[in-house]
Amino acid sequence: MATSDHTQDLDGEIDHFSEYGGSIRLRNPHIKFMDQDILYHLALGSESHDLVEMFGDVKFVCIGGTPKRMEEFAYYIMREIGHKIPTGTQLLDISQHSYRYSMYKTGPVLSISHGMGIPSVSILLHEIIKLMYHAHVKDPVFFRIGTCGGVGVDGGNVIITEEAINPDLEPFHEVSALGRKIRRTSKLDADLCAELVSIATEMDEPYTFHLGKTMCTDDFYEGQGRLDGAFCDYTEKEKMSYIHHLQRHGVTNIEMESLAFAALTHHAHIRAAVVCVSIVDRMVGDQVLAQKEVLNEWQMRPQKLVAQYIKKHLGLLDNTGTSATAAAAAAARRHLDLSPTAMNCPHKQVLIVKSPRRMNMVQQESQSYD
Ligand code: R2B
Repeated sequence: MATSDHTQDLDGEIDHFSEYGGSIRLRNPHIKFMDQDILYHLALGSESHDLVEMFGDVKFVCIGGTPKRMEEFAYYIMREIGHKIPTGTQLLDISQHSYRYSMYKTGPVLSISHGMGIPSVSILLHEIIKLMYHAHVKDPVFFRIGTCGGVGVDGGNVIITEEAINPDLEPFHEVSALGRKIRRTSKLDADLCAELVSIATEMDEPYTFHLGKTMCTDDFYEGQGRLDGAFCDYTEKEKMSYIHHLQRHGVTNIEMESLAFAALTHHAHIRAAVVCVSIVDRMVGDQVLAQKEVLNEWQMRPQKLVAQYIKKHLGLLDNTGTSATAAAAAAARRHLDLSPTAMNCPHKQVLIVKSPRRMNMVQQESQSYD
């Protein structure tokens, strides 16, 4: 099969489709001719929901593996940025009717689960990128906050990805379309990465931050050279020699989503970064042995770094990098959308329906193929 890097080829052509200066480039000429666009796995639609009203103020899109972690992140970031919802209400899982992904909105921050692996994260990204386009969102910043195996990095320490690479150690993501391979560069935003490193340097935490290459695989066991899967055709010596080879190549961690995440966001001209916590040092072992409570605390660590970035960009940090006082935070919150719509119960705030009939259809369709 022929392999081509379409990134270059499409650059000029695509400009026609960038209608909202500075907003998302969809790079798909077909979408604007569609009667409606059903974001099937999110249980949302361009004609059933008022996506501009619901999501037009989004500035940060944070995605991570599990629904639980991303719900926790939504509540955590809500506290951190001082976003208020009325007493007695709770955040709504906007995509609950899809039974695929969970999505929460806290002011300008979206928190979404992406499941495991490239197929899952790539379906989500197609739909989230289209969601940003339909909602006319300008310059959103995307983060993947997740877990990974460290390569010479102990459990509990945090790794910021400098470059996402495939198992051939190349910064390319390949997808098959019409029997042809499309190869896209997996490139994260260098300035964003540098800013995260600088914020991390200012943080006073009992763990370390690392910057390095992240190898992304399609499998957790053999694909990552583990000895503890149901099958294994190599020796421990061969495994260790491979892990050392990765380390010599600058690989600091291994996970299963960064390649597609970097490639698709880059292709859509979206600034993006990956921050993961190591849950096991693969130089030392394969099994994740840390206790649940410890793992839960570790999973907060990438969230803390990203929360610092978000607070900084919302003007919620004083110049020492610490959270502003309550009064200053209240003043800074005035930059957020405190319009009556945004301050309403989130149940009302997020489900702004254009067509109840179409919305029912979208929700039912999402459910019926569960
Ligand atoms: C990290 O953790 C998951 C596998 O356990 C996978 O989603 C990943 O990248």
